[in-house]
Amino acid sequence: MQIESDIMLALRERQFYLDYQVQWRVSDLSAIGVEALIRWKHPTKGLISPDKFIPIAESSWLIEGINDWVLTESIRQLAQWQKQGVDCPSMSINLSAMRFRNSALIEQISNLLKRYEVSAERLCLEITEHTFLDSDPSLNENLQQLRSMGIRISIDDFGTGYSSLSRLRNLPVDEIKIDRSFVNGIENEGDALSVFESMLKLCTSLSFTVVAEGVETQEQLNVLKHLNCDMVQGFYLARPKSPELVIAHFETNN
Ligand code: G
Ligand code: G
Ligand code: MN
Ligand code: NA
Repeated sequence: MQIESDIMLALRERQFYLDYQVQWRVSDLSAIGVEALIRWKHPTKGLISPDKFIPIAESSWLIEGINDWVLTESIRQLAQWQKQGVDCPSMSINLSAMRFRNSALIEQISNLLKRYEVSAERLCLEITEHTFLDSDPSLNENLQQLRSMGIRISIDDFGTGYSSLSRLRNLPVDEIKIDRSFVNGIENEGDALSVFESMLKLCTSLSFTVVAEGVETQEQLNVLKHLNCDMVQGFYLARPKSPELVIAHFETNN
């Protein structure tokens, strides 16, 4: 297929880049990290959304090349910020679920952290909920090992998959990102609010850090503050931005 050979070429010719979206602590609205989001600037087709090419890449070995590139580039960026004196406490990286099934990921990440002199505590790996479905012992083992290194694990798009509640209790993860479809409408004091509130309560009672995704208005933010949600991310506070622009939100010490 055309797009597959295009992805191969894109990796070789450096057509991918990362934008970064700030994650905020709700209580004082301080910037506490970023999520790295891949972008593809195609030479003739212009910007292509990851929604379009990630699923295609995931159906072949091409996703491995993309994962490798995203991991290296995001950790390299953390190191560069460190050198510039920019304190970005956390970098969240989206990785395909199958990557977590192979223990090679652990060595790959520890090598990158060593090479770039970045501390594991700054990394958070996001895994989407629907790809988390089948309980695979090697997946759980690998997640545990990553956590023992100090890396945090986050469940992305939570609520859109089929995690059973009992499963949730035993997940080796630190953080849950409630999908933006559940944030939509919480300002209207209807069912949307009740559903969101129950999800938040459940996650909090299981001691997960909770991130509300896709916050687009001040009214939604007010509700999340009232509910004591831990963290937020969304266009209302900041869109994904280039590394040069995003650092304005973080403290610089030099
Ligand atoms: O940034 P945007 O909202 O366009 O992202 C669309 C989708 O692509 C989201 O589901 C997001 O998780 C996914 N995505 C963005 N960046 C990456 C990445 O670096 N790796 C993977 N596997 N998925 C990504
Ligand atoms: O699946 P994941 O959570 O990784 O998807 C991240 C995607 O969500 C990014 O492509 C980003 O552009 C998008 N996004 C981030 N904030 C908002 C928002 O407030 N509203 C909408 N509609 N999309 C958002
Ligand atoms: Mn994500
Ligand atoms: Na998400």
